[in-house]
Amino acid sequence: MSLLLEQLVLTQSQLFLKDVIEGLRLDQKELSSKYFYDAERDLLFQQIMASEDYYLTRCEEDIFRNKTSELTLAITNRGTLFDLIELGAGDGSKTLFLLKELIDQGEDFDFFPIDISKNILEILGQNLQESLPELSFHLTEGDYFEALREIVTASHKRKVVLFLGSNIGNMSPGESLEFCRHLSDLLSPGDLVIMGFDLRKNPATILRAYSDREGITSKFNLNLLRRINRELGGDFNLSQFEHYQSYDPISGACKSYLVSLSDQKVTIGDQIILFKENEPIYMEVSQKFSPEEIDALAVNSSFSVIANWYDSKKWFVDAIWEVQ
Ligand code: AVI
Repeated sequence: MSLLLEQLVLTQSQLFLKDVIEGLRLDQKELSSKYFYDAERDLLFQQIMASEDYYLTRCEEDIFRNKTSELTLAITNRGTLFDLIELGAGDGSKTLFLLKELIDQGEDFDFFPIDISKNILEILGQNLQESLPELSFHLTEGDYFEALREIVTASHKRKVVLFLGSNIGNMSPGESLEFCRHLSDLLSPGDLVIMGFDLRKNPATILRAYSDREGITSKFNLNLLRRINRELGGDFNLSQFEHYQSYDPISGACKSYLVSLSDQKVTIGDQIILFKENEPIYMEVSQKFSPEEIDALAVNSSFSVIANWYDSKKWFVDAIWEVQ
C-alpha cells in the first residue's frame, strides 16, 4: 500500500472512530447510517431488497419495467447528448431497464454510477459489462456531491441525475431540503433529476418492511456493531442488543433503533461507553412522503415538476424534476 493510501485509510478509520464515539456520547445515542455500508451489509441489503416484506424495490422496479418508454421520452425529448449520473447506484438493477431502452434507441450518452461502496460498484461494473457491453460507463466511488461536481466540471453535456430507491428518505426533512437545494445549485437550468420516493401508506405495511419476518433488517443494523468491533477494536456483545423499528404515521418517519438488553459497558479502542437496560441507539430514518410533500420539496429547492410515475399499487413514485 502506498504511503498516501495508507494515510487516507488511517484518516478514514480515525473519522469513523470519531463519529462513532461522538454519536455514542450524546444524551440520545446515535450511529451515523453513512457507515452502514461494507461488503457484508451490501449483501444483507441485497437480501432485504429481495425479501417479501420489503416492497420498495419491487414497486420501483414495476415503474422502471412498465414505464420505460415514458421515462426514456422524458429524458430524450429535451435534446440528444447527455450524461446520465446515478447517485447511490447500488447494484443498478432498476436502472438497467432504462439503460437498455436508451441503448436500443441509439441514444448517445455516458453513464456515471456513483456510490460510497466500492464493493457494490464492482458488482455493478460486472453486471453492466455482461448485460450491456456497448454501454460507456465510468464507476465513481465516493461522496455524491464531490463526484457530481467533478463530472459537471469535466463535461458540458446536459445532465440527467438519478437518485432512486427512496434514498432521499434516509435524511431528515431538513437534510433532504438541503440536499435538493445543493443538487439544483450544482446543476444548470434544464438539467433533469429523477428521484424515487416511498409514499405514505398503511402503517402496518411500512412497519413490516423494516421489521421483516426473516429478521434481515435486524442483522443489517447489528452488522454496524460488528463493523465497529472489527475495525475500531470494539467489544459489543451483539446478543445484548435488539433491533426495534417504529413508524409515526403523522410525521411519516420510520426509524430504526438498537436497544440495549441490559446495563452494560462497551469498550471501543480506549473509550468506554455505558448503556442502561432498554437504552436505544438511534440508527436510521426511512422517511415516507405524501405527493404534496414531494411537490413542495421540488418547488422549495428550485426545481419544477415535469411528471410523476407511480407503480400499479401507488405505493412508490419516481418524480422527474427540471432545474429552473
Ligand atoms: C437505502 N434505503 C433507501 C433503505 C430504506 O428503505 O430506508 C435502507 C434500509 N434500511 C433498512 N431497510 C432498508
